[in-house]
Amino acid sequence: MKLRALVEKDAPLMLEWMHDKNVTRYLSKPFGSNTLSDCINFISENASPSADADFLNLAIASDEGEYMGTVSLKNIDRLNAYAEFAIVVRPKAMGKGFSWYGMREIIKIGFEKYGLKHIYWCVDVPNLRAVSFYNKHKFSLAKNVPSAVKDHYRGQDDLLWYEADEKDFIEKCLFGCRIISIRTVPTEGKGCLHYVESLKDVPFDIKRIYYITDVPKNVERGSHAHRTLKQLLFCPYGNIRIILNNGSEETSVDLDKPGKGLIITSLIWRNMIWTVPGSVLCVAASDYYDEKDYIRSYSAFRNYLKGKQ
Ligand code: T46
Repeated sequence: MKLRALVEKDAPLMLEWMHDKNVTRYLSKPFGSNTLSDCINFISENASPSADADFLNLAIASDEGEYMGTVSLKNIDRLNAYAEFAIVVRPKAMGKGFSWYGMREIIKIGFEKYGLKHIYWCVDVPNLRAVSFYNKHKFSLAKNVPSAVKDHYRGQDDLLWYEADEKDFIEKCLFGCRIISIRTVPTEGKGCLHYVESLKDVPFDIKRIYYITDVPKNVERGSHAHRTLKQLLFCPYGNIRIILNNGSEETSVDLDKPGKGLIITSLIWRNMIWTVPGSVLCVAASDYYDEKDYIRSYSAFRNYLKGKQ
């Protein structure tokens, strides 16, 4: 699964759900009269939004690139750090994890790239399928929806409002792992100094530091999980993509600035991709090196998780 820009060849598949009453029944806008050229226009207007655009519409796609639905951040308010979320998937994609994947990834973009703190959305109370989806993923009902957001739904009663709060959601998306800000001390005209302290910034005692250098571009390392080890990963120079997998779902975090750290808990399968050559991966670990703590086969990892249940 992936998120990607909308492309023209998505138009017929977009039209397919627009003309399916089972999909559109609870949507706030009527789509039934839309035509193929409406879809093509929507795609061309949304394919590459400007840096200050107040919307982001992306395709949820299969690994092969087939369009499965659209996921959106709407009315992005950078000043007040909030936006609205919307999603629609084709019937073919329902019940296969595409909705959860698309939702997770776009909300993560909202928090990480747009600096949002809250993302809101609403569903019609009778839309039981959506309500049970959000309940299953343990979203809380929104307590204080800004009136500017509610105004977009004026005249619609019977709405349940949900909210994704940055801290809770990032943890939920990252399978209990966590992004931390590494303390940064700027020195006028002389760069920055970054530091972390054991048991203060990092939730474990640091027993080992190691770092990985000289990795060519696009090389992938990792492919293992740890039984008990916890680690802080950070990239003081370059950009390294960390792919996390909890045995059934996958997500990624870009370590793209020196002040960003990722705490990986135990029992998470990880891969690291060097997207910029020369990038340096630094790791602070909760224990000494012990090869017996590694699980280096994905099927053994899944079996280990099953045994733990
Ligand atoms: C991890 C990711 C982020 C040692 O001798 N001492 C050490 O402290 C470490 C970490 C590794 N090694 C040996 C074990 C292997 O023979 O160095 C060799 C390369 O290790 P590995 O293939 O596990 O490297 P990566 O980059 O795949 O994974 C490393 C860490 O091993 C792992 O704990 O989470 O970085």
